[in-house]
Amino acid sequence: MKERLKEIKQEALDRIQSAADEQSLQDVRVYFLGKKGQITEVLKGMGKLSKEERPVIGQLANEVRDEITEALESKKAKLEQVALEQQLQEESVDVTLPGRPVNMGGPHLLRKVIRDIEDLFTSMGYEVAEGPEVETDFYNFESLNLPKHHPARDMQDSFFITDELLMRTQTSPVQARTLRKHDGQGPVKIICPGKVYRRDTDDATHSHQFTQIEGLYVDENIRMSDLKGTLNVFAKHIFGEDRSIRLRPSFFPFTEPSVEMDISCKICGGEGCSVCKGSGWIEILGAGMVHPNVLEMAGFDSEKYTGFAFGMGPERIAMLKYGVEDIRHFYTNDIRFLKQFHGV
Ligand code: 2NL
Repeated sequence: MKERLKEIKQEALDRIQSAADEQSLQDVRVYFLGKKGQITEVLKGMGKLSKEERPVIGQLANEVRDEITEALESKKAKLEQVALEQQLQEESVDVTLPGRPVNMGGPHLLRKVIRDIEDLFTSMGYEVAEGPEVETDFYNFESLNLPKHHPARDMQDSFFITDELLMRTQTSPVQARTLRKHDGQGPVKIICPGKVYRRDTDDATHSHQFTQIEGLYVDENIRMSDLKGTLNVFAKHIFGEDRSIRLRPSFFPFTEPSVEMDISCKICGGEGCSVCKGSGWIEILGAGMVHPNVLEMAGFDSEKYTGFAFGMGPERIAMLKYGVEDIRHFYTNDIRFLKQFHGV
């Protein structure tokens, strides 16, 4: 029986050694240590042994059982360790892989142009003023020297909401409101960017909704030369130091005298080309000396105060500067268009 127990032990240790997974270990345990296992089989024959032999064999059987149990335990721990390492290997994350790209947005071209213009004028001491897009007839027209039935109202076909309320057709009402708040005390030095609305049929150069930036500087002794100097700085800052400006006489109801400002054409250098329509000059904005009626209606003494004002369309500025051929590109939000101007 001693021999048999030694054989059992050796066979069990060999099979434990070569077991490849937990299931085979379990099979080994049942085969050797189970109720009908090899050790039990041996112990069944104990009855035939002598009194002296019995405890010796019993002790040996216990030792063999303990050794097998211990071998099973340590092999099980080893298998678990291997399984864990394999799992860690399979599920490992490569933290050095590049991340998924994030779609970065950027300011809209129109926004950028407006901001550039704002930055220039605030650097010259102007403040940015804003006001309502739904305006009264008084601020949009009358306070700007455009009484009811004035023929110049026809230039700005409007979206009326009631007889007295409309979508503003220009940002000038913001300037009229700001003037009024100053109670006849200068200086007033502001620029007014914002959306304006006109009843128009949309095409490559017209939109029923677009943006404007107007500027206003009212104080004692403000002269036409101040206007010209300011516009010259503006034109060179936005379009390049190599550009020159010219002023042509024009008409606006709210300014007298009124001018239109052109910049020299960069494409042809003044020779005449398709962009400047052969003239060598490109129209950029309208301006003038604030009409005394506008100053008086806003509570300013037009004998003491004078001022200049100007107005421009950022869409037009952006189209000329960046070669955009259709105003509708600003509003159709085609990402292929918008992306071209990221980082300009
Ligand atoms: C243009 C011309 C202009 C003004 C806007 C203005 C405002 C006040 C008083 C006097 Cl409160 N003038 N604004 C003056 C001249 C021209 O805009 O062609 N804009 C796109």
